[in-house]
Parts: sequence; structure tokens; C-alpha cells
Amino acid sequence: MIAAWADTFDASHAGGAHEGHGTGTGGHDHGAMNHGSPAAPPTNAPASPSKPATPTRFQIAVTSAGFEPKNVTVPRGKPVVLTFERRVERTCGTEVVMVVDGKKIEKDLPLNKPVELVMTFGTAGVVKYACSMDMIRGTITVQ
Ligand SMILES: [Cu+2]
Repeated sequence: MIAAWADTFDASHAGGAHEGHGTGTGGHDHGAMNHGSPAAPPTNAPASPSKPATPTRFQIAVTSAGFEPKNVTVPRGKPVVLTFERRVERTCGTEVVMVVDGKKIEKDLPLNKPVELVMTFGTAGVVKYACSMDMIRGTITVQ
């Protein structure tokens, strides 16, 4: 009884599997491609220590002389990090104001605390920035 049932089951199972394999030959290749190719790059990607998308950093200090350096040159269309750090207590440069691609950006500059501005300059040219009273000034050249 059991043996007979098992025989029938095995026979139909084997037949079905065989037929499925036969018709699925085309699909098998397709499946192998789908499973094989995406598996390789993800294992490589996190392993590489260098990130090409890391933004270039620019340090701009606020000293008694104003913004230092007075000009930085940044690449156009790439993310950059501008780090403003106010190093003098008595200055009117307690804030930086700039207009980038028509958008006004204002940042408070606390004493001795680096303030990071992560941005992408989309238009080539010179971006002017200043303190909130427009007394001390600096420029960013976008190339
Ligand atoms: Cu000022």
C-alpha cells in the first residue's frame, strides 16, 4: 500500500520534475543570470574603503581680519562642505549670509564652533557672502 503509493508519487514527481526541467531550460539560464550578476557587485561595493562621492571640504575662518581665506574655489555641481569657524569674540561676523542659486542661506556662527554647510553650487561664477550687516565679506568661486 505504502510502497505502491510511494512508487506512484515518485514516478509522477520524477516525471513532473523532469518535464519542468526540460521546458525550463530557457528559464534556467535567465534565472542564473538574474541571480548571478547582482550578487557580485554588492559584495565588492561595501568592501572598498574609498568613497568617490565624499564632498570636498573647505575651511573658512572668521578672524579679526574678516573671512579667511577671502575666496575659496569650489567645483560646480559637486557636493562640497564649507566649514565656517569664528575664532574671534569681538567681530560683527557672528553670522554668514549668502545667496546661492537664488536661495538665501543664513547661518549663525557661534564662537569656536565649526559650522558645516553642505551644499552643491549649480551655477559657475562668484558667490558673495558676508556677515548679516554686510560689513565683512568673502567670495566663493564656482568653476
Ligand atoms: Cu557685520
